[in-house]
Amino acid sequence: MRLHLLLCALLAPAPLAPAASALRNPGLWPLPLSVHLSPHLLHLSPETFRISHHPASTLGPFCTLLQKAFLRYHGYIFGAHKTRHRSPRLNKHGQLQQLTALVVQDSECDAFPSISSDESYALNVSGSVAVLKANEVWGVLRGLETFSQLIYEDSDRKFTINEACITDSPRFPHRGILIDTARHYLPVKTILKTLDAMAMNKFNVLHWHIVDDQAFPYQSATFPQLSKKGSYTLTHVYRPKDVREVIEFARRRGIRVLPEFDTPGHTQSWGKGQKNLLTVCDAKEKFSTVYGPINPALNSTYTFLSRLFAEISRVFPDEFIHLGGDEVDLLCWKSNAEIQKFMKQNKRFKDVRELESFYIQKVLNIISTLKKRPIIWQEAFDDHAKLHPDTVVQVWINRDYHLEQARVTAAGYPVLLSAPWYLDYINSGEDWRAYYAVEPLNFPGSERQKQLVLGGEACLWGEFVDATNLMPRLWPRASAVGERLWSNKEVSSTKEAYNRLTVHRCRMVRRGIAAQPLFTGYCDHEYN
Ligand code: CP6
Repeated sequence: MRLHLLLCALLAPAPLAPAASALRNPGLWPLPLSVHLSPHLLHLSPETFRISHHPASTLGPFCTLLQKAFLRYHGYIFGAHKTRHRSPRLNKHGQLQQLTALVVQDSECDAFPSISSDESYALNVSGSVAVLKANEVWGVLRGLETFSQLIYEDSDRKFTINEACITDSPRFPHRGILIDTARHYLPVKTILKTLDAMAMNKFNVLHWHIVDDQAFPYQSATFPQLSKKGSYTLTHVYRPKDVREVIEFARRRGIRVLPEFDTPGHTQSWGKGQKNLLTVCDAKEKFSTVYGPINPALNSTYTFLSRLFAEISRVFPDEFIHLGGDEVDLLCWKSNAEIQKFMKQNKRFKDVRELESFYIQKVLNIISTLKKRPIIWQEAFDDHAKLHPDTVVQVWINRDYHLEQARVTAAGYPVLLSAPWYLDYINSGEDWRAYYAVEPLNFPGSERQKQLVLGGEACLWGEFVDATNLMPRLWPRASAVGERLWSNKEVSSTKEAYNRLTVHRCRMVRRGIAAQPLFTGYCDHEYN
């Protein structure tokens, strides 16, 4: 930290800048922790500018993750995918020739990001060589994004950057986007595009709500019938190689893939490929069979779940698995004679809510045997399940969500916030303002309780979303959540945010992300 401050102090003193080189808003998003911009300008040549490893870095050219990131950002900066006009000649003096990335700690290049990844970095732009310093590769990825955001084309079409000194690290370690591939199938290409846009906004978790009532697109090696019978069609599936591709693409961007297999509710599609899994609800008129949640009274249920989650924990490298647990139809359980019998035999069950807790605890036990950490939706906590102490509770019900945060953290559980960030709902043309105004620690509780807030997620449920409208619905609306979870609490002026976000949104558009406009205006590079 001290060294970073020293670097900042060494920034070339600002010359009396002519009006043309006055500080312009580079649209940094999310805003870094500390930003010093000098009015002194440097230019970059698309033909000769290089991003490379610092000689003192613990990681070198063998690190594919960084090599690919260097190329990707070179492309973003100079617009590689566009046919470019001839760039103006630059003289050597005042030219930024290189960015070198310095990884300080012994860091693994082939590892997966985790909740405890170090994403901090320091960036110094002055003279002819800029230095990006980070403890781990993850900080380099975040710093590359920031560096690329500093560069703009001036009125002579010269690529330009202000001398700058930036130090940065995130406020919360879990900054997620939920996508739902059960209500509508999302092509792998769309998921990858989403990961690209997430990296531009420094998100680091893709919460993949992969299956639900409507469809089971996850192709399981252990239970192939699940997707054979439960997917919309046999092409609307994620094969093992698709899943691997998503995970690796995400890893290259410092993004974790958090799979959700929501049970015991939201499982209608599971029943098509797995007999005797779902509860038969005993309706008054028995014209057709009505199925409810997974049957908690059968041993076969837990054998099945053990084998399925064993596979899932091998396929998804993340430390966490999301177990769902939301919106369980307890009345169906109540209506079923066998379940009633089971509850009577086990005297400990006073009501079906206790049966729900029993089920959740069984699944939590399975997960802990598999050495994974569970995340659950808030109902599993509300219904008094005895949760393992490292269980993370995700708060999604909008009503009194502050109080729910207080209750969950008072009980000692880590918490994720989603309630104010349901992006599938459109309230106005400017929903981002409300998302932005949320303060995740604004609930009654002690300092210790506040420390249990791991972050949050913007949820894009899929009922009304498929590949046609996913990108514009998500961006730049999710960007507001991204800044709330990355930047300091004090970064809260919507007026100031608007000015940066309009620039950031046009930058996403220039990079091929179909981000919708915030308000009237234009972009220098329109979407095409
Ligand atoms: N699907 C699943 C959903 C929702 C949840 N779980 C949901 C419920 C209410 C709203 C939005 C989404 N569509 N599986 C709840 C976590 Cl308002």
